[in-house]
Amino acid sequence: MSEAAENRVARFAVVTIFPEMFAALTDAGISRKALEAGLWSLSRWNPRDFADNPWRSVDDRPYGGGPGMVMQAEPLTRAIEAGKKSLFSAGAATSRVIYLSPQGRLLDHARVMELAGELAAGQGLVLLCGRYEGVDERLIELAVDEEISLGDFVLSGGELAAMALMDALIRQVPGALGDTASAAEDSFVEGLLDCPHYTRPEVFQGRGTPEVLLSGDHARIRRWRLKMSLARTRKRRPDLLRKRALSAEETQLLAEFLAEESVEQCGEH
Ligand code: 9D3
Repeated sequence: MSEAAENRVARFAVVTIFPEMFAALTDAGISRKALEAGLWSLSRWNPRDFADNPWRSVDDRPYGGGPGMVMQAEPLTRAIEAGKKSLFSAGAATSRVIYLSPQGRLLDHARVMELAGELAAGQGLVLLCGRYEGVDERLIELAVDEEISLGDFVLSGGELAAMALMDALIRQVPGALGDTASAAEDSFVEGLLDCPHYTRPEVFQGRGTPEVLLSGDHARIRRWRLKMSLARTRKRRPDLLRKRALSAEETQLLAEFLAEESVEQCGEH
């Protein structure tokens, strides 16, 4: 197999005391299909398997006191090294260690696209999932390249964050979305919230479907959807609009909407 073809796949190694959680990705949906198609690979490394005590414990009390436990550097280091080796065995050219952590940089679409590019170029990812209060700082200094957070809310550990990141990356592997133009359509309204969607029945609990969507006039439908996207984004995520330049058409559609101020139509409650 050629180098380029080989490197279109995404290679992951996760370090976690709950490896079974990753069945959410391997056993369902788009990610399962993509795994079956050989578009990504995953190896799971349990720090408990690298513990040097009969109880397989990998945490201890924090120096300085305080609540909770801290994950120890030694078993994590060994698990990360095993994860790296597995990535190289799977054909990775390089590797990068990402620690999912509340102290990390906020994940966004731009970072997902950068990481997707690096994965496609053969850089395998080791995803380190913390539990308890976190991991020994020296492990972060010595073995972690980057810390990533999903947002300012508290999860019980890094696993769900790692899976969210993996899901976002797997979607970007060419072929992972199957047939349709979902990815291309995404970029058409990139930086805007999605428009409202409707499907059968035409009337549900007395609420109809916007007539434009039943009109068959595709140019009008496209403009309506773009208008709704703009209106919603302005209402719900004005920060996104400030980051994004509007085309002449978009400016006009948003002005039309504001003139109409048909609040219900953009899905306000
Ligand atoms: C309640 C515990 N907190 C003490 C002040 C600190 C804390 C430690 C460990 C909070 C969360 C966690 C576990 N979280 C993650 O591992 C995590 C996470 C998150 O909680 N929110 C958003 N993104 C991420 S990425 C990893």
